[in-house]
Amino acid sequence: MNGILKNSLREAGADIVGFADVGGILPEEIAHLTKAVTIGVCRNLNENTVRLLDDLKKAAVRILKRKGYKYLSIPADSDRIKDTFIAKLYPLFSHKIAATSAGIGWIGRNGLLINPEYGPRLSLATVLTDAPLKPDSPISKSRCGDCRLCVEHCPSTALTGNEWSRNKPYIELVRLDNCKNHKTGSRSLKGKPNCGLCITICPYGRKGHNMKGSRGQGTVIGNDYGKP
Ligand code: B12
Ligand code: SF4
Ligand code: SF4
Repeated sequence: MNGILKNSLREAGADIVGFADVGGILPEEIAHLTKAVTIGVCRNLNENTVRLLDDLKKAAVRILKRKGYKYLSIPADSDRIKDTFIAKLYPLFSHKIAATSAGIGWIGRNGLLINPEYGPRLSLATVLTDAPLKPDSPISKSRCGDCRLCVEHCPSTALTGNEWSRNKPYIELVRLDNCKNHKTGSRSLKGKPNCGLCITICPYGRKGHNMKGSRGQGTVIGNDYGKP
């Protein structure tokens, strides 16, 4: 089952696919679905990306449905879909919980999922299911090392500089009001504010940048971040 899902989603345009055991960590409304399929694409989160992630979720759902498993497909940007069941769930469900649990990355000082290869440049969607998927191993600790670039350069001093770990998953990383208030209408996406400097500055996944030569750790390769 893992192989079928992974191959189909990669062929359909996913840059990364992971499987998580989310038993016991989801709110009771959705706790009967104990596995998660995390889908990541290395693209800015714009309308085309949301469409691509929607298509990828549909591809995963088709496979799960055919085999008779239950599923709940969580949109990339569920807070834009007002007055739906999914929109009510979005404050309860974080794509980042599924992604760290699937071993795709850790939560960086910028509050975002950091993948060793793509850095914070992955946009995420998730399909929850009761299918007996074999989970990948979770990532438990930050690998930011002593890097603090995002903290130092955030224009709204939104980043506290704290370090995430699975033991302290909700430690304050982002002062959300600072971040929200900073963003201007001219940079907004469908009424939603936008900035993203904490993505572009991160050495992980930055084109031609090697974290070994900076204040962090790990090897970084190029990517197609910024594709329309
Ligand atoms: C509301 C929202 C915002 C709000 C609030 C941000 C926030 N951090 O909550 C605002 C408007 C400020 C915002 C800004 C941005 N956002 Co936003 N946002 C969301 C949204 C819709 C919901 C987030 C939420 O409230 N989750 C619920 C709470 C409970 O979880 P959380 O705090 O997000 O995450 C914590 C848990 O996951 C926990 N955790 C991690 N692993 C584990 C494991 C276990 C076992 C447990 C218990 C917990 C745990 O640690 C996390 C950090 O504390 C998500 C999409 C989604 N549905 O997830 C996108 C999302 C988080 N945003 C995203 C992006 C890209 C951005 C921006 C870069 C947009 C921009 N260009 O400006 C900025 C970055 C700001 C920042 N540095 O965080 C991406 C992040 C991708 C990534 N690689 O991480 C997401 C996932 C959208 C997507 N589909 O890709 N965003
Ligand atoms: S999106 Fe901009 S304002 Fe918000 S945390 Fe990142 S760098 Fe700071
Ligand atoms: S810029 Fe540095 S501190 Fe911030 S998330 Fe990336 S590696 Fe971590």
